[in-house]
Amino acid sequence: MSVVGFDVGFLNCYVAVARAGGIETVANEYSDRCTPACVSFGPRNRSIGAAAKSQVVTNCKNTVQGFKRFHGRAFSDPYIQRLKSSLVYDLAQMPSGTTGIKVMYMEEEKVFSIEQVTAMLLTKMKETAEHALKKPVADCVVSVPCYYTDAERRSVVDAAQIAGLNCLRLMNETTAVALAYGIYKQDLPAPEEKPRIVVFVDIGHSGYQTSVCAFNKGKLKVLATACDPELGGKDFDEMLVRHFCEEFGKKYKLDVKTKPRALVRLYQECEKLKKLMSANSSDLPLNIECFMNDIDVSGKLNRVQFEEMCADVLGRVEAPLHNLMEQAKLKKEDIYAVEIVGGASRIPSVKERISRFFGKELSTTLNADEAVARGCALQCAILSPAFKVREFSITDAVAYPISLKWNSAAEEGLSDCEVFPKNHAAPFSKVLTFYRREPFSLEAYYNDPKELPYPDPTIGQFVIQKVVPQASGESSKVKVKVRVNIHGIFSVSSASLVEVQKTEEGEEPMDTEQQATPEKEKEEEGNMQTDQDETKAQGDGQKETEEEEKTLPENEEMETSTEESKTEKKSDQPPQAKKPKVKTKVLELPIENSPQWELAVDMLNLFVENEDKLEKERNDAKNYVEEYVYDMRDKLHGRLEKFVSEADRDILSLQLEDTENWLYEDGEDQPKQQYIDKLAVLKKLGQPIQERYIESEERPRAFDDMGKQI
Ligand code: ATP
Ligand code: K
Ligand code: MG
Repeated sequence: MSVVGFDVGFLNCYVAVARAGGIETVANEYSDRCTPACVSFGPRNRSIGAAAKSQVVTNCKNTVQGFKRFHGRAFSDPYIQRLKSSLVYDLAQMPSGTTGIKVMYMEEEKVFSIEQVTAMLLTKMKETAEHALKKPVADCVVSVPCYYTDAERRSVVDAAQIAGLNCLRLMNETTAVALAYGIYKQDLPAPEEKPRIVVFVDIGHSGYQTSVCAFNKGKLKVLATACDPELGGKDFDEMLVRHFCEEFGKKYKLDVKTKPRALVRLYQECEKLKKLMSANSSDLPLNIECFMNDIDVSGKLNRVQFEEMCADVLGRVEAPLHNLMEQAKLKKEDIYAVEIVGGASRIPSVKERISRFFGKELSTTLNADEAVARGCALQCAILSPAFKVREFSITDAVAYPISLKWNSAAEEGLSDCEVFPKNHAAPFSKVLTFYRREPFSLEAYYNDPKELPYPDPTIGQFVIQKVVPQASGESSKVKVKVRVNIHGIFSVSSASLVEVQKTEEGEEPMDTEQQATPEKEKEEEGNMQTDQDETKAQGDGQKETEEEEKTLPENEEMETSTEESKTEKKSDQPPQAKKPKVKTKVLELPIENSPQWELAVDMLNLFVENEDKLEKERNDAKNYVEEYVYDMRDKLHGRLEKFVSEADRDILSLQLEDTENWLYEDGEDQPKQQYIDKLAVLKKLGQPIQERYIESEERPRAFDDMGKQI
């Protein structure tokens, strides 16, 4: 059991673990708690994180960053096509139609799926966690933006699987922040009191997310979320880059856009300048030596000018806040605090606008960079049976309204029904009842395309198989359970057919069969929240009933679980006369599930088998050589000294030194066999020395043992 939270940012990633009774953000091998979301492919190896970022300029075409936005996207998506032209690396279409990344790797052109690339990054983060915990890591919670759709979420779950992780939950970034805020608060209102309402704002490099949550002792409920997936630090960088491209064009007659390498450097320098500007309102310089065509360039800028050129970007800060308050039907006075996190929340004019909107000082009680990872680790601790943590229930909200449509015999055409309205509690299950004689299919889709970041609102197709009429020839009652699961992913989780069997006395059957669901769900999720949800979905929720009745067609085709509970209530009435006994049998039905952009299972396995295993073996082989060099060097002048002639020692010493140098130069990235061969050469000299030492160590001990025997 490991308790780990991963914040997979667009630019910056963080790893938090539960250790020594607390949650800790842990550092990578460079003693840095931030790992850049960057993967670089070279002629002999690939590097990930900081090592990859250092190649952004030198190997720009094969160094991949900003790939978080490719998850769950068709290659043909106009959004991807637009991005493609602005990237220094290349994109390609995967056989499934999704987006892949085209690079030169090991001197071959390769196309990696976005899931593979994110898996590489996750593998690195997994290693960081393993190093900190000193044990293998599998169980974890991974963050995603709260505006991620089904396809994006499924893609991240696949990536985690490729990395050999067991993702217990995909957690919305703002919800992770809310958990990190709430779980330690001792003064939250009691469960029956009016909740404390807190707004959370996360502005990262790519996206702007806001949520409003209600807190009571031991629980949090997300009331609403509102986002601008295209507003973040990168948009400010973009404005600066545009400005300096223009300025350098005039001043030095340089067309920066034609040189990817120069452009990448300019982006780096502009990001630095932007950060400096947050703390400094005076003129600040931007200098780049040998920028293009051997020309050094320089410019300067101050905060007022910066804010002027970013006016349009800044103008987009308020809209999601309006939207949020409107959805939650809250007034500004209802808000107890506004907590901000994310790197770009440090930009003074961004802060000002948010603060002005709410008419209140912003709170920065959380670590702006680490809160997401910490929240994920906390959630992992809550989900882990091996870890004791304060009881805290988390109810998240559905980001986009989800509908089902199906062919309706009664209505002669397509029927549809909104099953999860926006901001509906999640995770959550509902049971729908259909009357059918044959297999039928349901299509799940997002019913508000305006809100959606893609052109295609389809979630997936679900065929309920093996449906047959009753023995009497009538339609069968088919119960279909639909669910937004713990990852925020929609599914048709089960279907069953109620077979009414002939009663012994040959009486007319009556419809009084049992609910066929909750037990199994409990096992599946092991989550208290879900159990509560179940009761609500199937029983007492009066509000639910009203909502459902409005959207459902008034025909025999379909009812909801809530209607069904009414039927049950009717039969609960005191028996007037002896009712005939009815026997029913519930048959589980198979469901054929074809979600949008599914990664084939064998593809998943292939990726796990090949990519990460090979890379790990290569790294291990290199590490053995490195370890041997350091170990032998010490020992040659230590306990092995007596067992080697001076001449041999000098030869081996020299070999060790050469190997060490080689490791830092050509040997930095070689195929696995090269390391194995190197080690063999060293051992040829080293092994006999070690053997002589072991022999001498064992001899006296053997005598001792014999002595005892006598
Ligand atoms: P996302 O949340 O969109 O996936 P991320 O989590 O990788 O992205 P963060 O690490 O929260 O993003 O923020 C990175 C952004 O914050 C970058 O654009 C960075 O330049 C910006 N940033 C960091 N510090 C400052 C600062 N002091 N002033 C201005 N901007 C800053
Ligand atoms: K981050
Ligand atoms: Mg972030």
